[in-house]
Amino acid sequence: DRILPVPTGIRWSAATAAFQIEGARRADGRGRSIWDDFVDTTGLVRDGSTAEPGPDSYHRSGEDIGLLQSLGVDRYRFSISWVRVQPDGHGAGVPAGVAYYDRLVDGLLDAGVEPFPTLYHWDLPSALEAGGGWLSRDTVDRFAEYTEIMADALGDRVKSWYTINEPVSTSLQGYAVGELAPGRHLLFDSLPTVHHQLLAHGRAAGILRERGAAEVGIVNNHTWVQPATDSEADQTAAHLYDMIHNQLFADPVLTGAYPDLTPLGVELPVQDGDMEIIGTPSEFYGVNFYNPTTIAAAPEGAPVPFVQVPTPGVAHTGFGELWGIAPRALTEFLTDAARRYGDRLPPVIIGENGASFPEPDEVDGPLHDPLRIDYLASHIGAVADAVAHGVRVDEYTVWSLLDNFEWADGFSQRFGLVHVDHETSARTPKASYEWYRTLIAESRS
Ligand code: GCO
Repeated sequence: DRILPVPTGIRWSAATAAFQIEGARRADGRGRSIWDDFVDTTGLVRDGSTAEPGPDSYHRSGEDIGLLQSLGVDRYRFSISWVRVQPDGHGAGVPAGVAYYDRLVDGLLDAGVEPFPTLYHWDLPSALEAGGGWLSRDTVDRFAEYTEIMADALGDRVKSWYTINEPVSTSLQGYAVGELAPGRHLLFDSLPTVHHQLLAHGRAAGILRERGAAEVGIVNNHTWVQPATDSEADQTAAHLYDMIHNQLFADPVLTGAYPDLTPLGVELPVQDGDMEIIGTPSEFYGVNFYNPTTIAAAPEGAPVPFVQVPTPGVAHTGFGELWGIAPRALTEFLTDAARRYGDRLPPVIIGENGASFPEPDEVDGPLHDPLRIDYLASHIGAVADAVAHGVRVDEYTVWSLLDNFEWADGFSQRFGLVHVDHETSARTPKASYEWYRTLIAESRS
């Protein structure tokens, strides 16, 4: 019997990101990114780890491909490290860096898994950050050049691309409050980074389509926002948060216009023609979803007007009490988006969904991870509900194929279907891997 109601005809995928799995930070002329600077600064990563060795996929991509093949996924979402290709963010591509992705793509195709790369998953070249990073419009031109190199290198075999991963995280956690690289604390002065990342998405999408790509899209992190109480102050704060986290990134891409930013007193550096580039329709809309968000008004005089509080009445993942488990929130988010954007919403791809729970660093056999299975099953069920309500969802992606380097949380959070010993890089599939494999096989039978 079936494990759960599965949306019919959906594609299945699993995801990783370059800095989180590749290791080998000095191999073959790789340059430095803002994440190298972040992990090399004492005190910024919770467990002091530096993303090495970790899964070491730069040397073990063959093992990853084998795991993907037995899992039976339709596609693999991985990201390309900009600094392996352009160590300083400009100029001709480094042959060895490009060759790594070339081999990965060939290996995936040979294994019957479609490569679905992300061009940018947070690892900006440090040399570009020195010139202002995403605060600077010049970074958009640099990203366009990097996109051309990758389109020329892989475009004969890769037809589907994600441009930019979660610009909201880069802008708000990276430039506004400094939890992620580049670790700046600019609060609302960070917002030009929103426009420049979205413009970079639009420019890259145009370049890829001109060079024969079949589908190109951004992948945004979304959450479903509710006020902590029905007080007017909490409701106002929740609306503002919803605007900054969700609409600020979705509206320009899906409608060609930013939401009204007057409440923030901020103006974005929009130039003539930018909104047409950003608002050019995409073949899909990427949605990463992890948890709901409950917002209360911040106390008088706080630097930002809202605070995130635990969502009442729900369990949470091993990532802490703000990572509440509420699959309904995913259904609500998707049905709200379909209502808000109507025909402007292309087919949705769930680009990431998954959970971390406390798990041992070393294992001597398949780890029993029923909490992850429950999390994934209930969220796939939530997607099925949204589909039943008329939302078109074409693909579901588990974050992550492998336990990996969880940014400022280092190796302390394990999201993988496959356990990784971060000292030896040994891979051991968990029970959830077997569960997902069965689900995929059954959904096709
Ligand atoms: C992203 C995500 C991933 C994280 C995952 C768990 O930006 O795509 O941050 O890289 O590892 O979301 O936090």
